[in-house]
Amino acid sequence: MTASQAALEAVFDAAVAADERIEPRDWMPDAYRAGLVRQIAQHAHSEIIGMQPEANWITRAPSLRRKAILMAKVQDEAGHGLYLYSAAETLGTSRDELLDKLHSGRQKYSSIFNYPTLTWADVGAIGWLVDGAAITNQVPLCRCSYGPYARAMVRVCKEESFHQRQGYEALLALSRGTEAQHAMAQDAVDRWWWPSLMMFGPPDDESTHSAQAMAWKIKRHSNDELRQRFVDIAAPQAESLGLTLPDPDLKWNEERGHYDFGPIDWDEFWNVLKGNGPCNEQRLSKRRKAHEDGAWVREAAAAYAGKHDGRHGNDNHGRDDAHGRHDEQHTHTHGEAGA
Ligand code: BYC
Repeated sequence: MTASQAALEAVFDAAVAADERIEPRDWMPDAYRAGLVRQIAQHAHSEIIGMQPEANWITRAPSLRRKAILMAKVQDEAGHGLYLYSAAETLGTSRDELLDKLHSGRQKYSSIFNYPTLTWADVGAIGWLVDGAAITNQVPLCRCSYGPYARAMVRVCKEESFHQRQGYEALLALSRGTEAQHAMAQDAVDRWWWPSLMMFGPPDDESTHSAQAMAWKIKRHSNDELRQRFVDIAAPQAESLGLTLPDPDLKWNEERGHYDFGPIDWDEFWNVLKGNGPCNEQRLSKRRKAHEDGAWVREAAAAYAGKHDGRHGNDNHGRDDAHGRHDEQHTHTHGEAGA
């Protein structure tokens, strides 16, 4: 390492230690940049793929009100994906490159979205448990050391809270409904509970990235800490819903001040990550098809932007100035959008 690199690294380390934000133009270690791109890309892909299981129920929502809410929620997930791809772009990685890695299976998305949505109650269970787990994981990311990711998370978390409440409310309606509706809600919770706990990632002693990510203040808590926090929140909520969680070992532990819970089937988790979950193939092939079907939209948008740029150049003799201003505005918009 050269002396000037060591000086840059010292400035970076001091900023992280002082809880200051690292911004796109700041010097950062290559591994910090690569680690962020990995996590943010995986997060963005999860948001986009996560639209599929819920969108499955838009046409069959039980009322106009439920349909409108679900459509808004699925659209929100698309928006989250876009903030996150923009955040990754500030690290010098294009959206095309990331999508290519998703479509070719070189980058991951959350294990949770490889499970099917079999009944309407699954929409409620996803809102309550999956969005609930997502909020638990993502609220601390609002304090992530990388500015654009942290700012994107503020808005994402506000919207996720609404999603979580809608899921809880939908499940409550079913739980208090007919016997068949109650049974449908219980069945959905039975299927989504364990995969929701797996969302937090492998146990701490098997987590490859946690130690470094926590040292750099990308992650603020370990996978197991967040998982425990989620169980502590969800267990009393299940009681209020009049539903049970499918874990005979779930029990309040007075001494620890936490709920104890049973063992997680990590073989299932790793198997889903390897591509062998119930819906891995379906999710990826649908995503690839959506991307191919959208090619004409991207081409039209690029042609329109090209035409717009050309007009700018022809109309304006000070082309360089105009471009300089354009770039500045562009950067500014990124900041405003929280990414
Ligand atoms: N699924 O070292 P570790 C949402 C991978 S919510 C798939 O602990 P890290 C949404 C991990 O990538 C879901 N893969 O990793 C909610 C690594 O493999 P690579 C998205 C997983 O990064 C509602 C290996 O296992 N949220 O979007 O320190 C509606 C070792 O793990 C999973 C986020 O992404 C998993 N569950 O910790 C719609 C939040 N867990 O990369 C949408 C941001 C681990 O070395 N992400 N792996 O090949 C994070 O907080 C962290 O990345 C994680 C994992 C906690 C997920």
